[in-house]
Amino acid sequence: MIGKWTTGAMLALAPALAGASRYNLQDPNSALGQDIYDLHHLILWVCVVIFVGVFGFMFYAILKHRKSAGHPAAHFHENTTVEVIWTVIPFVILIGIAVPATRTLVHQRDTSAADLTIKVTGYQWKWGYDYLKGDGEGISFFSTLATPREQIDGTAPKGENYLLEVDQPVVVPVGKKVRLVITAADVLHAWWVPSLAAKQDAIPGFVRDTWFKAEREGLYRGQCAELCGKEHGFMPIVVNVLSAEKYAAWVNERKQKPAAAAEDANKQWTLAELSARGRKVFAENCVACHQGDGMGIPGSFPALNGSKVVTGSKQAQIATVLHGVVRDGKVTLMQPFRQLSDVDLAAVLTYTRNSWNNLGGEAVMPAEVAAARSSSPQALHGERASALRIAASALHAAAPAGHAGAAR
Ligand code: HEC
Ligand SMILES: [Cu+2]
Repeated sequence: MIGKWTTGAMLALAPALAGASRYNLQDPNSALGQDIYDLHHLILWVCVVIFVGVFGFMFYAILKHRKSAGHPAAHFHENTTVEVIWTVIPFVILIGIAVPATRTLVHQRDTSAADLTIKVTGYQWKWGYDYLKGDGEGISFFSTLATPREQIDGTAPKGENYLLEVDQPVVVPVGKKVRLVITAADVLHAWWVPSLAAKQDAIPGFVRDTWFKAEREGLYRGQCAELCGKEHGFMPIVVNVLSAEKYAAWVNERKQKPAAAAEDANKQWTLAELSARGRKVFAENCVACHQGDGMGIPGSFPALNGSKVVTGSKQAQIATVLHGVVRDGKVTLMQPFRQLSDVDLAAVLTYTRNSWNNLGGEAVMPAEVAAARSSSPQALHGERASALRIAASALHAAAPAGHAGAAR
């Protein structure tokens, strides 16, 4: 009903609005999105009518009763009729707005009976997705910005989806209710995809939820909507809505990934191969902080070019990137990169070890990363800084596997 009303009003104003459509809200891709869209337009038109009415009357009264036109001033005080009217009319308007608004809000909060539950975690500066329940349960990955650095630096022309493209979109089936449970690992973020009408703050230590049910297939884009630091504008969200069959195929393909990774790990890699692959891993995961020239940003992010950790013992370098750097019991911005495969980690370590002025000529093999991974405790949180941890894990690496966790 509201939809028809707004559509009618929009049609009447079509010529004027044609040029304005790019300033309109995005086309909704869910029933809830349509409700929110209609609610917005309903209230906008209510505001327009009030605005025109009040200002029209005011200007009319000012012009008509101005002194220069010879109008004598009136001398009345208190007029009960007028007071009742200007109390009752706004009251009716507010109730008229509150009814559809409350209905939409209740609908929006109803996350029950979902077909699929995905946990969303905000990180500085990427999104993590874990499929908790429903088809695809167990799938888990990170989604990072895919816009090439050259476009950001201005040395290449900007693409169509500049800063709105990721390496791995969230994939969901069309027409299914998807519940998102949202949290953050470091600071506040917010998961926001306008066309799906889903927007929720991601708060460290809390879990909040929201939901959407996409009605059409396609790619839907959004962004982090809570200022979260230097790369806040560089952690977009892309949702890929697929048909039921295509979604099933995707789930299947994802489930086969570990097999492919194992194959990769058994391959004999040369330094050149690892380094070439590492360049890509670096561009996707490290460049935002350590910069393409490896010089970092003085005062914030250390240079890897010439770094003692990068050019020193392999164990220490592996430990730094595998576990992140802990200071005063807190993980610094140098977070663990445990989510990268052994091959990707070996590649990026080899690349940084053999780039810029780092000319060690030594490769880090996937097997070495695998050994460090399996021999080190899952999470290291302690009072000491990374040096201690690195030393410990170097020791662990030297000890026979299985004894590593023996320290109590
Ligand atoms: C979000 C920013 C950020 C990202 C992304 C990042 N780092 Fe770091 N990195 C840091 C910070 C900050 C430190 C310094 C930590 C400390 O010592 O307090 C650091 C330290 C390091 C060090 C130790 C350098 C030294 O000389 O102490 C290495 C090695 C390193 N990072 C490698 C990597 C690699 C490889 C990647 C990509 C897989 C990566 N980093 C991604 C922020 C980042
Ligand atoms: Cu963010």
